[in-house]
Amino acid sequence: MTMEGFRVLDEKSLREYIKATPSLASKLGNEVDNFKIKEVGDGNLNFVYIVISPSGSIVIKQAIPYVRCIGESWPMTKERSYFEATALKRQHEPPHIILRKGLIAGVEYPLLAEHMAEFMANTLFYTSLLYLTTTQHKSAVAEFCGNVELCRLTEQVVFSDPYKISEFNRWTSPYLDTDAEAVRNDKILKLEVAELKSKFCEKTQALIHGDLHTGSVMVTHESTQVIDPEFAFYGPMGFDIGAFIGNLFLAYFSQDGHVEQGNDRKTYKTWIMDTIADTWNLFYKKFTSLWDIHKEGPGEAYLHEIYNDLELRELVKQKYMMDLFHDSLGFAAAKMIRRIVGVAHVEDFESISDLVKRSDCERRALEFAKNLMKKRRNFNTIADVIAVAK
Ligand code: ADP
Ligand code: SR1
Ligand code: MG
Ligand code: MG
Ligand code: MG
Repeated sequence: MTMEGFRVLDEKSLREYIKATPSLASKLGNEVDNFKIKEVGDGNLNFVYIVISPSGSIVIKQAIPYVRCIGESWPMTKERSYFEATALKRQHEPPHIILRKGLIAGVEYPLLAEHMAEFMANTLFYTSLLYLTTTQHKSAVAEFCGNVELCRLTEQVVFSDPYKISEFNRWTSPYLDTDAEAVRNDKILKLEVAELKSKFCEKTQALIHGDLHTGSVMVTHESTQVIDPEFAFYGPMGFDIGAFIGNLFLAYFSQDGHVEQGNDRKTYKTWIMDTIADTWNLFYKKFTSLWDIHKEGPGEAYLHEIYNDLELRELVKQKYMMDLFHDSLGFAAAKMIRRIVGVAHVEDFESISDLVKRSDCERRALEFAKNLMKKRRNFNTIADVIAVAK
């Protein structure tokens, strides 16, 4: 990581930077002395500025050389912005409100499951060996294999720290003290998380977003946009599907903490569960239909000469999708556990100010997640998973 020539932007220096950068100034109609700057970053890592002039607006995101929510004691490569920019070019550009905030407010998004299923099916299928030749796939893997520090951050905060004593871990204390200790002493859980960590580190299945929680999705009723792919690399598909579904489960378990007078959130909880089910089921449909469409295409995982048989193709598909389902459930569980006893928590729970209520919600989520991680291979359908969560 290089610090040479680096400075953290503030309003004044950003103003000078924009003035001196014609490609940015032109987007603001060159009204260089007439624009407003506001820092809106609410994430854990970076600073985000919205710059508005009467003739246009831009969003500027600065990756600083350390973890923002911790400080300079946790250095982090600023070159992560390269991977974010490269992945954005492959995917698409942002707008709208952060989904997590909508879920806390109890807003339903009728097209969310369909849009996320579509996003994941497209980004995962077209970057996998179901579509690419092994030559194309290897060069794509190589392009992203330098995103080491961001991967190492995930390895630490998702797959390691929650299962050991770490200065970074926290939980709603003292209420969850014994629950956090139970995670650290759970041998079966540690066996399972090791398997998931090994998949995360070793399985270059597709270009994954790498941080696909509900804070990386921006929504309106009609539209859904995915942002913040700075963790993108070739990894297991289930890590993205699990991140999204796991964070919807967190939203579900937090709802009892957001009950207001006249709104028990029962209907909303049902909507979240339906959205989880629809996300997986629609993903399954879209992903396998892409596979069918491209079965004679360039993808080298299952060569057409060998798998040109309907029954065999069905068998292969079922096995692939069941393995992916179990991976997704395992990663969903890991992503839930880290948000309750690890370093970075979620606003879904953090915004519940009554700590007894908050810890009750968190404990239910944690118990569900532990069970999900251990028993994931016993589930055949998403409906079975939801029945257990309920
Ligand atoms: P971090 O990597 O620190 O999580 P994000 O890319 O998620 O940073 O950006 C932090 C916040 O900035 C987002 O949660 C969102 O509120 C806001 N933001 C980011 N990109 C945009 C955008 N294109 N338009 C509007 N707001 C944005
Ligand atoms: C120090 S952990 C910070 C977390 O925020 C990012 O959005 C990732 O989820 C990362 O794990
Ligand atoms: Mg973010
Ligand atoms: Mg973030
Ligand atoms: Mg980020």
